[in-house]
Amino acid sequence: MDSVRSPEWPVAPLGGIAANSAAARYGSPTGPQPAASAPPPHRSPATGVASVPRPAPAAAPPIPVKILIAGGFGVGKTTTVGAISEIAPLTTEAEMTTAGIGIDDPGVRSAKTTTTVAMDFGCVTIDRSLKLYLFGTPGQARFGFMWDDLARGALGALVVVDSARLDDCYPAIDFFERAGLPFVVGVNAFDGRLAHDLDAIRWALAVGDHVPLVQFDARDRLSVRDALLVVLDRALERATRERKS
Ligand SMILES: Nc1nc2c(ncn2[C@@H]2O[C@H](COP(=O)(O)OP(=O)(O)O)[C@@H](O)[C@H]2O)c(=O)[nH]1
Ligand SMILES: [Mg+2]
Repeated sequence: MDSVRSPEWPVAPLGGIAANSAAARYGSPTGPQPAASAPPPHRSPATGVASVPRPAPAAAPPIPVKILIAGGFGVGKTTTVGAISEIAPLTTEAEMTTAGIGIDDPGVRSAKTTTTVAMDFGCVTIDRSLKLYLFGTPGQARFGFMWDDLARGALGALVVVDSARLDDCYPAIDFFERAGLPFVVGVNAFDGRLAHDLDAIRWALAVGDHVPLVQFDARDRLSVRDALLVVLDRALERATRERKS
């Protein structure tokens, strides 16, 4: 995969070994070079050498955090990644064919004509210290074999749910519960309407109170950002707990 650079990523000033070279710090000597055996020139504080401007220390790049966007087929995973990614999201959409009729059901409300056949990828810089890399999983159960690989190194997951087709997200919830990966259930309110209220959805999904359940709009950048921040909170909470024990 090509390396990805955020347009908002601050450009780091000259850093590394080059920045620390004598030439960079003191400038290139212009006069005759001393013989190799000659003693090094004495640095006098009065000469003002210390006032030679030094390059600013390189800004540390943001910490990369991998988050999975999972859930059933046609629930809004690709839409979620596309809504927030600051790069053109890498998607692997393919036209759905008649072979999928009766197998891949996006629900009656969906005008979906394509499907993700490998994964979605996008990224978003939260602040100078944190950058999220989003990996959208394929929704169909037959791609379940990819999930172990995609989950490697992930700190958390957003399980996207269509409230009208709750059972589609059972495999994703099972997977993250078994894997012990912190996850948040994000109920994508298609057109602002939920088929059930959040308490009923929590009950139907049988997720404990420790699993946050939020309503969001997969098409809205700020709404997706808020849902992702809840995932980060969960991941941080777990990391803190593990450090204490
Ligand atoms: N009206 C509405 N349509 C949505 C919403 N989220 C996704 N969609 C549409 O639902 C279909 C499936 O979304 P997609 O992101 O491809 O689902 P995925 O299979 O989970 O990746 C697409 O046609 C989207 O445009 C939403 O919040 N409201
Ligand atoms: Mg998709």
